[in-house]
Amino acid sequence: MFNKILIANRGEIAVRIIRACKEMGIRTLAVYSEADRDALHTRLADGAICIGPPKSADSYLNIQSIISAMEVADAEAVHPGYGFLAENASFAEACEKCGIKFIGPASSVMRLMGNKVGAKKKAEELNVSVLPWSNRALVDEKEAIEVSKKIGFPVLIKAASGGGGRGMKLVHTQASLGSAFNMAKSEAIAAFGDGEVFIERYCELPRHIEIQIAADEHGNVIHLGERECSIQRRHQKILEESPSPALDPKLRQKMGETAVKLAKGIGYTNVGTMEFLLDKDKRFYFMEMNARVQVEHPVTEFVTGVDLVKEQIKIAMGERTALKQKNVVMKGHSIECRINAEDPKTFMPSPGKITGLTMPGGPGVRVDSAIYCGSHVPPYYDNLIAKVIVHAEGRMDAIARMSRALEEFQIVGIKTNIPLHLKILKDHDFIAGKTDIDFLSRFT
Ligand code: MV4
Repeated sequence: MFNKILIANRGEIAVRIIRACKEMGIRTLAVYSEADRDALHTRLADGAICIGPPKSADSYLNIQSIISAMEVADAEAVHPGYGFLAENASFAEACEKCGIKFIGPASSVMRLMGNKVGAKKKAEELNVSVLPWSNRALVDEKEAIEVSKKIGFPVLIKAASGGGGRGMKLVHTQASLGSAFNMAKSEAIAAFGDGEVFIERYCELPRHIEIQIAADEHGNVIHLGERECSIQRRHQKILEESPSPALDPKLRQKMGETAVKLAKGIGYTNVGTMEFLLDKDKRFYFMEMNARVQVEHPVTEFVTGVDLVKEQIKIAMGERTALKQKNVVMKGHSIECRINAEDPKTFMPSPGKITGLTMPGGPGVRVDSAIYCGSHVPPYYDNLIAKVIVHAEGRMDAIARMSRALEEFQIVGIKTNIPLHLKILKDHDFIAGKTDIDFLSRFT
């Protein structure tokens, strides 16, 4: 049993984790930057330690300050949330070395899946389908040409250390392959300090479907169905739902079993997500793994009734999971809208003071947020300020419920993307469930 958990994050996810800990009788320690003295996570935790100046690199990403805070306040476990240090294998490893329980997978597993070449190789070894690719990191332009001829254009050049769409280059013809290869390589060095790149066949207009899994430290691995995450802009998801309008029970089972097989094969523990692309012919391909709790986890919580954050903590405490695959039943339909502090037309960030606030409520509505009337949205961090999640019997009911909830939501002082969400919810293709990863670029 943990006595005290340090939450190495801020915003809505820090608040979400604090709430789970409180209900479990675990004390909470917040860390905060100088910009977050009055933040909700700082106020709600049982204790709080300032870890540095506003910039993330000086505070929420400062491994040494966070480990010192753990030692000063005698916390035995750390929950990284998402973003910041959540998928930093060196942080997980530093925790392991200091005898601190990192609430997530082992650092070695995180490191394996963090390299996309290693992850794809492992998936192939386990007979999990992936898109045709170079089978290893590319050595030079010549090899890029040979591989592309074999798998056929268009191809994508991806960075091994990338992920979440960072450092990808789409190439349509052999003529542009050489320069794209060199650009991808130098961009990967600049962004990740690692120039390893590989080539993959480009999949046109796919859906982004991800499978939630949970794995305890005793070999029990289950899946909790899928999330449809196709509605995104520049790799930032905007609206997610579960179940996906594109899956039937048979395909769900097949994708779920694939995700479980992969998790077991790599020795994954804690909760995690396997990302797949689903093509027009309903073939699915493994893309990458997210070794953390995700922003969109509440839609899975709504349809399965499982508290994923409590599950993470219980797994990290070494408990055997009480979840059994046959007991995981998806009920109803859930949608999440990410509310960002931004101009709904230009997508420019809109930080500032919230001078008026009315939160939505009523049946089947959940709001995960760290804003309050009078709070400040600092300019230094991600501009996600709230998540509105609804649950209803069917998809149409969920759409109606979300529109109703967003119309109730009043935020004064800053701009938000609520108008964009209301527009999406009225869109005929969206209502028909016809979404793919280019939905939003056609839309706006
Ligand atoms: C792709 C792809 C098409 N073909 N790979 C972007 C995030 C990363 N997980 C993988 N990504 C993609 N990989 C092949 N071979 C299209 C994307 C992609 C994408 C994927 C999921 C959600 C949104 C996306 C937006 C643009 C591109």
